[in-house]
Amino acid sequence: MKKTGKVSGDSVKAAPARNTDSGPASIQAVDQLSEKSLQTETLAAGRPYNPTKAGEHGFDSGTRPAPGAVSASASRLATASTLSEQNSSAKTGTEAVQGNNATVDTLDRVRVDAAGQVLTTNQGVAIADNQNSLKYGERGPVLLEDFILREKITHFDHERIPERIVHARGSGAHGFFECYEPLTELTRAAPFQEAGKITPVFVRFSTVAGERGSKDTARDVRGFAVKFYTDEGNWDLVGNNMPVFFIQDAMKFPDLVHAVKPEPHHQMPQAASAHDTFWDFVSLMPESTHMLMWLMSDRAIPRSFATMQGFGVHTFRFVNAEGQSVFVKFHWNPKAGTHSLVWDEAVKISGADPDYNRRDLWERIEAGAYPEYELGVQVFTEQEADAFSFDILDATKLIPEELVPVRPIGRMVLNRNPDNFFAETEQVAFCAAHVVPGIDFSNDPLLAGRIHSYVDTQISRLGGPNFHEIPINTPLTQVHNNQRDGMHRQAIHRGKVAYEPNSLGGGCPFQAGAAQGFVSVPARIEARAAQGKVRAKPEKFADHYTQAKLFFDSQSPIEQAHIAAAFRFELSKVTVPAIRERMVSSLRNVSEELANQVAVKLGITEMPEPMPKALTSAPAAEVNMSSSLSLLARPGETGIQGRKVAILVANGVEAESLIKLHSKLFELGAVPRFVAPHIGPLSTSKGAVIDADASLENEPGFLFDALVLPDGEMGVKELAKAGHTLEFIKDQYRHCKPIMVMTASTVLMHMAQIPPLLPSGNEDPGIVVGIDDSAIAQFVSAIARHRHPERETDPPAV
Ligand code: HDE
Repeated sequence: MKKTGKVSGDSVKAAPARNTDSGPASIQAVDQLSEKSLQTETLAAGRPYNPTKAGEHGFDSGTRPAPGAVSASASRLATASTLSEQNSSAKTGTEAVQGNNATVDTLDRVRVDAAGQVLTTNQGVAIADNQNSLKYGERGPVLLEDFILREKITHFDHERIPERIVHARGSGAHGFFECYEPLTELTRAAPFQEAGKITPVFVRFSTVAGERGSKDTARDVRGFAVKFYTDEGNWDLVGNNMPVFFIQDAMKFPDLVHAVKPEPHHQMPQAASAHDTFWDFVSLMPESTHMLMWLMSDRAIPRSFATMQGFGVHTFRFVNAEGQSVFVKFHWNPKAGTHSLVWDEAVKISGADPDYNRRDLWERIEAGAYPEYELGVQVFTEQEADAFSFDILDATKLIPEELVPVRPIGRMVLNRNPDNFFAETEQVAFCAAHVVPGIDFSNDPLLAGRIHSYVDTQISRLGGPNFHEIPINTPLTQVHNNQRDGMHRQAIHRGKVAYEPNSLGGGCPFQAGAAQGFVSVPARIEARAAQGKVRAKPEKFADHYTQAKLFFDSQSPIEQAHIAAAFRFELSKVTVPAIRERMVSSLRNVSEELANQVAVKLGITEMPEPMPKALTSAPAAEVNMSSSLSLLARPGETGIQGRKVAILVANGVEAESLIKLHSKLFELGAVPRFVAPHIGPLSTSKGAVIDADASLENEPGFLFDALVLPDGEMGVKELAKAGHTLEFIKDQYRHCKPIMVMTASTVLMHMAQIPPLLPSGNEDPGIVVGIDDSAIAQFVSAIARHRHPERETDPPAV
């Protein structure tokens, strides 16, 4: 080490280190403080120049960046903020653990349980009296001095945070992702490196348009956002339950959301697209047509979060350890099948149980019927993509599974409810920009806007730039960088270095380099004159109807009828006839039959001309029918697990058959429930007691997946007296759900005017009469089918 001058005497050598503003030409260590200065000098001197600077230039260095240079110090003294870090107290502890960020760890570090504890203020002072404010005499004025009252009320006054701009209404759950087989050839992403590898996840499902307290069963897209806490940082796959989107470019997102949200003059309607501004906007944006088909289908009213698909929507990239990349689309397929509500049912459920989907998710997890989804990928190369008739950068297009099959790569199981909704589900911050090495973006212009938007929105929603330190958002990996300060900072950084390059911190934290760090795929673009700076869309984006037609044509007749009915309902709520007609003119480009059905029911007597197309001759599609787009193709494999079955009871019903059926359904994972005119114990025909845990009034029929009508004449008579019973039965029938009729109850079916046969004249497989084992087996398979739409007529028979 270079030393200059001569210094003698210990006090002369030691004193300079006690100053923080200037230093001597040479440092000699005689005590700890001067030793700290000497070690700092040695560390800095070991870095006479920045050795990595030369490697920062040129294209190749950008694709394979080298790790940063690191130097070790003689001891930890050199990098300490202060020598006094060794003086510990019960609060300070001692110095930071070397190379560790203690703010990232399991959620155990912040879980709180008050068992056996006294009530305290936020400063930890025990509160003697939590009933009365401090007054000057019993009847006297309350004193300003009452810091306990003021703290309590002030905190309460600030308990709310802004809700999400979109997707405000949601529900979350913890779980895990398990990889089926190593995908190392395709990607180096941590969750996909080994068979059986487990990655923890947190998932949030949501509706899009409604406010935080709005109903679950609105006709809407559902968010399907998954945060993977991987070994290499957090990866958020922030998707939806539909594989396409309304718009192609982020520039239009605020317009779309302003159009669908409650109208600004009177703030109506809540959580609904059935109003003027939405249909005005989308009918002027023919690129929305494909998404409108999905939105008007039953996909927009899922039965359960456990029974809906999820999609990454955009094209992403998988990148392997050699830096080679392929394109990828992500699909989540529910093991319980993809099942939806019907519209009349959804409308009624919104009134009786606005938390319908939220409750279902919570109850399934509590009961151990864990929602499970298989993750599948469609993988394709850039050359294959170039040959497709559509553009893979266009989020209004899907890739038919017949063109690129979906390869299952793992499964996700949701097996833990949050302890606290606000701390976890409300404060979780998903971000389309959170990717890990092995996952990268395509040039989808909608995705580009999302990469910006999510962090930006959290800054105001969660109160500043440190939302990543909120426990639910911290990764399980270490976090070290030179970002500092800001609202609500939790980490206490040791040392004086908050910049890079540095010599005073031994170069740490140092850049990871290509082997460990995230490197963007170079995605070389061939320079052409047409690639100048421009605000424009590629030609294939102009095909607005081919895939809307593909979706519609791939639906079963009943699903098509539901789509027509949804257009009819939504457009009938529009107050401006010209908007309805504009939409019908656009539908003529999808299906003349659909456009006609909608027009007739809207009183449009003269069909409008088909809307002029942006692209008159679209390239021929590879696939014109894709059966996997129909719900019928996705019955699932978990049978009746999680299905709710109402068993109607009243004083005098025959108990034995009901109890036997109850236990059989329970054994198969369904959730049977005794529903009576009122809750509480009932006497049955043979004296056994059945305790009804729901009433016809508090749990109406449309909340159940199936219905059992009991035996026992006395009981049936009593049920017949209750006006709710017939509505209960009618709703079950109207919504095409299975009904098991034990002998004495046939009278209830007559009273409810339930047709004994299907409109076709055939037996109705959803109505099972009898109580023996074969009737039970038939009922169980009818429940597994979920619905019996062959009984449906428009308008309904009952
Ligand atoms: Fe989002 N979106 N979005 N989005 N999005 C948000 O982020 C945005 C889009 C999706 O459970 C916001 O944290 C823009 C497509 C889900 O917390 C916001 C654009 C898809 C969630 C935002 C889109 C989504 C959000 C609101 C067009 C399906 C809920 C609060 C460029 C692939 C995540 C928040 C959760 C939430 C912006 C389009 C899915 C404002 C700008 C396409 C599932 O940042």
